[in-house]
Amino acid sequence: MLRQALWSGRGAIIYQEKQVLLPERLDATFLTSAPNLRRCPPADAPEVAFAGRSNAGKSSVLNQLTGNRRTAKVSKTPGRTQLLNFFSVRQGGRLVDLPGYGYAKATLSAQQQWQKAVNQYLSYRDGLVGLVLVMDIRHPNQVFDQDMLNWSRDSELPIHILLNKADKLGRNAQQKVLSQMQRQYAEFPTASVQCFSAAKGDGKEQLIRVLLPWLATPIAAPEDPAN
Ligand SMILES: Nc1nc2c(ncn2[C@@H]2O[C@H](COP(=O)(O)OP(=O)(O)OP(=O)(O)O)[C@@H](O)[C@H]2O)c(=O)[nH]1
Ligand SMILES: [Mg+2]
Repeated sequence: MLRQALWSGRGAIIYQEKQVLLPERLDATFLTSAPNLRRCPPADAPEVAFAGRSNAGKSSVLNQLTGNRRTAKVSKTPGRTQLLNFFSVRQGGRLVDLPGYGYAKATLSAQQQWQKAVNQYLSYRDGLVGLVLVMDIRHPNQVFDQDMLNWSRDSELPIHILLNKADKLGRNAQQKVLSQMQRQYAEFPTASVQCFSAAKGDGKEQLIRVLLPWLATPIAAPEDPAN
């Protein structure tokens, strides 16, 4: 697969949309955890990864999607997710919960290790078909988020922005942030954006509508190491 290394180079990935019936939740079970790209499971299924700053709510979004509070580990303390966690979706494909960026309290070497693992996964993982970029709606579009959006545009990797924790703002304030983000990323052909609340489930149907076609993306079979 051609995809540029994160923050450099050029490449492309193609995905197809299919008409599918909409389930109320994604039935997902834990598959495995990996500390780095090398230890990831075989890249034999399409994967959608959840990226974003630490504490933005990536793991909580996953739990809301699966309707199971225990699918992914959530914590009030940032830095809860320290490995790449893979979940198999019964409807097809996988969801991947990534460690968050910018968790200041972790030791520098631990942070560098996770971030290297995440960067390598995003840059080189065969089967990665789309990204969900989770932001806290009260602190959207931080430098890290902008870097991810620019990278996904240059890589032609579809990216769906979730303005999470929408329950923390009133309707008007939510709409204001949503419009600002839509305006800002209107020129990005592979980006879309919505409000979401992992706490309340608001926006779940819209998210499932985005994810199902991604999870049904045909991917090339991994190369046989014997050849
Ligand atoms: N009010 C509210 N709180 C939320 C929402 N989503 C997540 N939280 C809370 O935010 C905190 C962090 O959630 P996590 O899901 O662990 O965040 P994460 O992005 O996975 O964090 P890392 O694993 O550190 O990268 C927890 O206390 C959650 O309960 C939401 O939609 N609304
Ligand atoms: Mg997490």
